[in-house]
Amino acid sequence: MVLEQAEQAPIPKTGTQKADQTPDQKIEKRAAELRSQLQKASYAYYVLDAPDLPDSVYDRLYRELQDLEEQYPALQTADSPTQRVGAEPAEQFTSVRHNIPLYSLENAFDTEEYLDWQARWQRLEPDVGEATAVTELKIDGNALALTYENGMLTRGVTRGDGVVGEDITQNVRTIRTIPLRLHTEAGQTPPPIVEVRGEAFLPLDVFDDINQKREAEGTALFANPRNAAAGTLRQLDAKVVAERRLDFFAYTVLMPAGSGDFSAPTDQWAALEFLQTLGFRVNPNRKRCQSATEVASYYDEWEEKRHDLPYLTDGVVVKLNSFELQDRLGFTNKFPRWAIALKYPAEEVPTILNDVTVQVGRTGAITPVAELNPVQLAGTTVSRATLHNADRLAELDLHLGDTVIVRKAGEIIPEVVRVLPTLRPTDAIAYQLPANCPVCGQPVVKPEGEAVTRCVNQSCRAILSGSLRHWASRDALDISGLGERLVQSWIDQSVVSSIADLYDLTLEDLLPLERMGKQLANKLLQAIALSKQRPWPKVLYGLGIRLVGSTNAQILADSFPSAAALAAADESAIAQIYGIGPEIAQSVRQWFQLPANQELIARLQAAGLQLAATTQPASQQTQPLAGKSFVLTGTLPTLKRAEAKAQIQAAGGRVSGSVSTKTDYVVVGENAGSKQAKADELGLTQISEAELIELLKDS
Ligand code: 3BD
Repeated sequence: MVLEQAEQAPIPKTGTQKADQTPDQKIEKRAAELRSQLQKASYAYYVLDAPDLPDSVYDRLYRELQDLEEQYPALQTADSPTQRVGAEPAEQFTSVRHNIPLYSLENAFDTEEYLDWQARWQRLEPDVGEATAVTELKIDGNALALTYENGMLTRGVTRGDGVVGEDITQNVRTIRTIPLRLHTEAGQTPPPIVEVRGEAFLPLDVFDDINQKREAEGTALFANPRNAAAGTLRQLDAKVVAERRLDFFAYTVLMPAGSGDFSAPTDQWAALEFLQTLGFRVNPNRKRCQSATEVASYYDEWEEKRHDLPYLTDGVVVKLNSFELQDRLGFTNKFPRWAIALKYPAEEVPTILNDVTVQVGRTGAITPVAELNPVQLAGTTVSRATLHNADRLAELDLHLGDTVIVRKAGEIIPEVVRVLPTLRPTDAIAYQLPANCPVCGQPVVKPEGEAVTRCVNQSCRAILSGSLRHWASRDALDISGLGERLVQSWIDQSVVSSIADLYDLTLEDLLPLERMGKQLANKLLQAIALSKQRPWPKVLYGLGIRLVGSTNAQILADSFPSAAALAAADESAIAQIYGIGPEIAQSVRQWFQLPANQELIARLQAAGLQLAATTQPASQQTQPLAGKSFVLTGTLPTLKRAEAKAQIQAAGGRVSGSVSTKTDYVVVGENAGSKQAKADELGLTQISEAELIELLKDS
């Protein structure tokens, strides 16, 4: 957490003039809110040891306040977090003053800012050109200062505010990668006094173990490995610390010039190697770079690769290698001029919630989506983030106008992780998920004990394509030829807007459609008509009620011989069936309760689908027309051609397109043409639709 203000103000990108205007009330209020939020965060971080803001969020809000204060100096108050160097350390440990203060690092957020920094130090040292720089991965841990007297570890101190830290020697001694005695050759006298600085951190697997344990115990989880490491370092019981397996990478060694048998290193690269010989763990992923281009490629190289490391890193620290050059450049009052942290894009940032919209997924799942003021997050502009579901929404207690924190982890969709209620505008309205589906207007349902709210209207446009495809699938209504692409194109062209619409389709509806010949249209109509013969369990399965797969549909159909019986059953009666649990019963109940679904059932009934079990199973039905061959000609008075064909086939008959001596019956409608003439010629039996229906009656 960088609490200090840069001596050298960042080069303004917008080119705005510093204006000593009086801020309006709105701006004054925002500054006051920011101050209090930042003070709270800083107190929680330093004093309570329970950070409540991610650093990246803190940094952003800090910058916002800094900018406001720069624009309106009148806003700068003595208690502003920009006016102090740090917060008080906690009281439990002894506070100690660092012999040499620990500086902060200036941040650069891209290579352009890095070049600005380079140009600045080069102006001070015009003869140097592109000096050699050492790049080190920036470990996301906690800085420590370790004192060795005559080779023995005598003191370990936290960074604190950089001037005063806490003596945590007992805890430091538990870190196995920190030598208790400096490694020196036999006979060598160790330097009388050495200070080693570096970063203590928790490896990711250890962090996961700790949090898993805490979850099992019901203790509050650590937000991230750095907080967990900080909490561990400030544990009063060193035994607990020992169990936590902290680790440490060293990066600075400070020793007086004449140090016995040792001469102090003269550059950073040598210092890192020296630290290694003294027995410290030094991060191996370091590089000597001869130019800004090389620094940039190291930075790029590690942007993705760092995610494969067993610990967290948040940037690259670049240090001019030569100590002589470092000495010449010296320090501002907070930063060395010879080093900079080149940070990777933040994965958590604050922004304002403007609105919440609702998306209906292909399965009917309702997802609230946050509409945000656009922000840069992990290298991309984010203006929308998922709020997941109603449960998460309730947890967040979102109000429109809230300042929220958005996070992006890896390739995952950004999400809103929390709200900063301190920054909530007065009179902000709490957001509530609508009670009706935004696509079809039907009431949404939220099964008990489930986080997801759903639209279960099978005719809702959001889920129609899924419902139709499921309806047509082999194990359901088995409508061959009605595949994904056709379903989608029929929906797109408003040919169908419900499963029931399939049964109203006529040749005239289909023929004008693209890539739809007469033959294909007839085939499809025939397949649709044929589906009316599918038995009740298949129809029930086809309805696509959540949790009612083909097995459950069969079980339900065995107990409830009709849709009417199932629709009338109460939830407990359904739940009592062997193999059907309360979740399934609830889902069935909720489905049948929806007016749109009741209408669907009514229409399917009217269209002639099997919404009740037939007395005899389909396989044992009589087939009065078995072995008989039919030809249909002309327009029949009531039956559509495809329907007539389906019914003949269901009764065991065959339907052929051409008249021959093998034809048993020619069904003749109005305006019959050449086929009737041929039938006359061959002396075949000709029947009307009414006579056909008579023949079919026995089935
Ligand atoms: C690392 C300063 C200098 C010696 C000042 C150049 C700010 C935390 O891996 N070098 C590193 C790392 C941190 C560093 C320096 N080299 N300072 C370095 C560092 N490889 N993380 N830091 N620090 C250490 C800090 N810590 C808490 C609050 C504010 N600043």
